[in-house]
Amino acid sequence: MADKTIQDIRDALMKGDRDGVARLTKAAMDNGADIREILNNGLIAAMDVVGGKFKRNEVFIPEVLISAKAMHAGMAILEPHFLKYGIKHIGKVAIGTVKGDLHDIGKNIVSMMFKGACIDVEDFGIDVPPAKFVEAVKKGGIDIIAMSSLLTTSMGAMRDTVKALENSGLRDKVKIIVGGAPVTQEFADSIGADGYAKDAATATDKAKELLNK
Ligand code: B1M
Repeated sequence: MADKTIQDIRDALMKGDRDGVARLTKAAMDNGADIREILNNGLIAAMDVVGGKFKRNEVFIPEVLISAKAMHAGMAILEPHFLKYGIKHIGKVAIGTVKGDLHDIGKNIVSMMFKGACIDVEDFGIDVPPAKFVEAVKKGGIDIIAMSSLLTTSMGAMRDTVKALENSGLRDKVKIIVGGAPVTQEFADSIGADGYAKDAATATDKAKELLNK
């Protein structure tokens, strides 16, 4: 019975059925299913499948976005119970689209996929100046800075952010991942980022790798 419910949650998430995921997740909790089972074998497993399909070009951005929203709905039901069941976030990411850039669709997908992988996310939104990232690292608790850029003209703000962290003596306190359509591995290397990802699924894998998870 529990296995069937978990399978139903996976199917609903892969179909992007937000209400279905919320309803089934709640039903599974009400029926006493193990929260880790719902999370790992239900929501995360299904999102991994969607991420894999996206990498292989079997599904596209709209499907990923819809599934990510369904994932969100399931996570919202589970989240209040996390502490009680001893489920911890595997790390914390501060994410934002860099200064001068207002594109946020891709960044939001990355953000949602991070959350789906049990990574705590502080989302600074768009047009984020280097100082905002520096301030967050200074405050503490941030493992990874994740920067998105969609404009060739805003990519320089990624370099400025890395420099600002270096100048504040904080560079070794945090890992940095960059991405977005014009960004490349070569660019990431040239500014001294720790990682580059071409899409949201790869960004999630990269973040987990940098967190040693
Ligand atoms: Co703009 N825009 N836009 N735009 N826009 C592009 C990016 C552009 C390629 C269009 C074109 O000319 N063909 C071009 C950039 C050219 C360049 O510099 N290389 C462009 C331009 C020039 C502009 C303006 C300057 C236009 C103008 O005003 N003259 C202006 C700039 C405003 C500003 O930012 N200061 C502008 C404005 C806008 C809108 C506001 C109208 C709107 C944005 C709405 C929004 O985001 N809320 C918009 C849109 C929608 C686009 C296009 C059409 C679509 C972008 C998008 O959302 N793609 C885009 C053309 C195109 O791509 N076809 C274009 C879908 C999204 C899911 O993909 O963001 O690439 P993407 O994210 C992917 C990956 O890149 C990656 O994962 C995501 C999911 O897999 N990824 C990461 C993203 N961030 C990551 C971070 C990571 C890792 C992976 O680690 C941290």
